[in-house]
Amino acid sequence: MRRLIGIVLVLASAAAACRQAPEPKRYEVHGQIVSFDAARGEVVVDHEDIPGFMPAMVMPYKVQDTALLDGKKPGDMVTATLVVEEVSAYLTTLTTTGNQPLRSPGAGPALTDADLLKDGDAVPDHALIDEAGKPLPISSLRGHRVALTFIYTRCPIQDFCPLMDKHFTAVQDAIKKAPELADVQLLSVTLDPTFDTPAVLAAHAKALGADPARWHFTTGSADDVLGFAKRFGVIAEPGDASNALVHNLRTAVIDAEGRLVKAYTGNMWLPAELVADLKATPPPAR
Ligand SMILES: [Cu+2]
Repeated sequence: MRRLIGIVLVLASAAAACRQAPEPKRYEVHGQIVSFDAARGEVVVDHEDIPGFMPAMVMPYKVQDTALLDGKKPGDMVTATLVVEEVSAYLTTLTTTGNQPLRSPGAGPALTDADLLKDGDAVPDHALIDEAGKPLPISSLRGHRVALTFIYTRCPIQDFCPLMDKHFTAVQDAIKKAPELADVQLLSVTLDPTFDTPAVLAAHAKALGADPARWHFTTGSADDVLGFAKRFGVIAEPGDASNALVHNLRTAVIDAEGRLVKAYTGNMWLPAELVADLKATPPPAR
């Protein structure tokens, strides 16, 4: 995984230099359909290890063609081809091989279409608490464009939470230099609220050089935090001893009226793209 990102970054710079599209990488994926959203062209797959790319997890994927979702049902066992390009990843084949009851139905944090926010939807409030221990519901950030991501501080997978932290540090630097983005607020929500107390988040924020006026870290009850995360398609489940949580990633842009503008799936986005999305989002009305 780490090696893949290295390759992707090298290819990205090569592409910038000679304007030639890098070769996409292809992976075979085996798993089960948890849910899907044909309108968004997205399918949530509970998949096995993807050797060389990603550990087993529940993760939403874009499909290249929504026709791939025709006739599919939650519970379908599938074999898929995942194509990973410079900044996007999507499935090009999705073949049903059987159907089985979903793992721990009703017990785990299963994701349904109804949970997922769509672009333009108002982002609902959950009781989030910031690194100073003060309530910071998302509605308190109205009047600001917001970039939001999900992390946990003891995440051992360098290309997951630590990469999100690194990218948000780069975004913070970029918005400091862009007067037209002065209203922007960054928000990192923990997926590990029991461990990530406000004090732990405050230390983490300081270590990253987060400006408390601009970049907030929030925790809360497991219900509130994971309930909020689920609306963006983020699922976090207890992992093994080496990894406290198995989770996926989402990074979102929210407009000054509190509506979802856009959500990135996974870790294949770049800080410059997020900055461009923030610039394309209307600034708050005066
Ligand atoms: Cu992580």
